[in-house]
Amino acid sequence: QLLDTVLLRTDIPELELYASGKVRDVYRVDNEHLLFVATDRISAFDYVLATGIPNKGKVLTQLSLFWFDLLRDIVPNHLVTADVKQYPAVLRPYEEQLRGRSMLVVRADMVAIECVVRGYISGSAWKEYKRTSSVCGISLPPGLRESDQLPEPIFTPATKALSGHDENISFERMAQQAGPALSRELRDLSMRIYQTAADYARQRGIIIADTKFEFGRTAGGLVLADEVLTPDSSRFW
Ligand code: Q0Q
Repeated sequence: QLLDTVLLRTDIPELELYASGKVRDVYRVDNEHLLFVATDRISAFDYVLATGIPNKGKVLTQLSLFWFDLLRDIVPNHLVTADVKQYPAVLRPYEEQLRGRSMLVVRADMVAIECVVRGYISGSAWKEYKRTSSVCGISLPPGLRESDQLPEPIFTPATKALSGHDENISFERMAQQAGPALSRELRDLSMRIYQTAADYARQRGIIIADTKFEFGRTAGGLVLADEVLTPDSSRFW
């Protein structure tokens, strides 16, 4: 019974595929709206595994929806609705495929910087720290061990590499690329979002070691977009 709930690929011929990742597909609904779908695909070390995990996409989507709501007083987001009954008529035939694992979102002009906040040092930051005793140009105390908690959370932006991993950059380099004012705003927002989420999780026995936010610009201003504080965008310990 569980097997037939695994959705490995979406197929909505009426809509143009706008973006596709290892786990998620984004379709163009109209000039101002996109459909954001989380499949049950799973990737490990950037390799998409042959099998999927039943309903994994639903869990990812519900996590993003939870955090969008908890964070609504800190930052607006790109969500229009996740209720398939509210979706445009063209999507009516796909209700079952989309229920619980999709979001209708406003199209935004995405900022081409991954806004990463780290409360603990691991992954690419650990590698960089071992080499340079710093991360993204931020000096860190000596003697840290992998996965240690940092004295305080740090903002470690990255640029999207077309292939392979993102490249960690300094805040100064981000400011050159995205502009100083926007960069400061994104850093401040990212730090506040992380602190709120990390505190909430910590009270419930869960560490959010680090996380990656993506922001977009709309006529109404900056919005938090993409997925938010899921195990695909964050390290939960
Ligand atoms: C947008 N992505 C991410 C992605 C591959 C997601 C485009 N509201 C938006 C969003 C969002 N979210 C995007 N573009 C315009 N407006 C997000 C990186 C890439 C699969 C899923 N790509």
